[in-house]
Amino acid sequence: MKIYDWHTGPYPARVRIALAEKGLGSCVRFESVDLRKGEHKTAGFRAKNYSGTLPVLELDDGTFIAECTAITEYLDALDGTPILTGGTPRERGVIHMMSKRAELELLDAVSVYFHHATPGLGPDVEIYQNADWGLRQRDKAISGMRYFDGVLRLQEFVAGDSFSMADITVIGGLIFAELVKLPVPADCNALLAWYTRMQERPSVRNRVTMSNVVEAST
Ligand code: GTS
Repeated sequence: MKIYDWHTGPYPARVRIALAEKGLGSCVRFESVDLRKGEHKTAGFRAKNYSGTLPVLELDDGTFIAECTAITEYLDALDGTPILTGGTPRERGVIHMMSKRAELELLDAVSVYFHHATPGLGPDVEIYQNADWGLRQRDKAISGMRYFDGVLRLQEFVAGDSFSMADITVIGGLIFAELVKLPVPADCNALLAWYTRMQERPSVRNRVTMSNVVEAST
């Protein structure tokens, strides 16, 4: 398997964390796509992923799977023992709902803020910006942080009592928020305590160096 990624990117981080949680790190090669040079917007890359985003998983049979949720589903199902996307219909439903909510209310909102209300990836890549829209999405992301703080006051993990893809999506949101210097409000104690715990997980702690190890050995 090959993954097109950007080693410090918040969305690629989601797949790197999933790979490590599944013990699949040594099964993939990483190919770096330079976002700041706009390599993800070329016709060649769009033939792999029409949306022109990272990460993209390429299977050995040439199939391309884009979208972190879809990639995580694939990786989690490979060994027949899903640990990230739920085992029962109820678990699967709740995990998908919370992961999508983490995209809508936090991660994607931070991303829109970055691309519209900051220099983003630079003038050559950010050909349309709407600062007002970006600032609204920044406020939405802060509200999302407060929402997940409320969730984590009541339960240990984002989708219930065990670690799942939904936690990974919120982690992606907070990684992106850190990159764009959008701090979690100081009174979000439960979210901050959960994030400290999450950063202690080896899959989260070692996510950036993971590719270096793999690249060096392939
Ligand atoms: N919905 C997609 C997913 O879940 O995979 C979003 C992917 C996405 O936005 N990826 C970022 C990207 O390609 C990568 S990173 O910013 O996290 O490094 N951004 C570039 C762009 O121009 O949108």
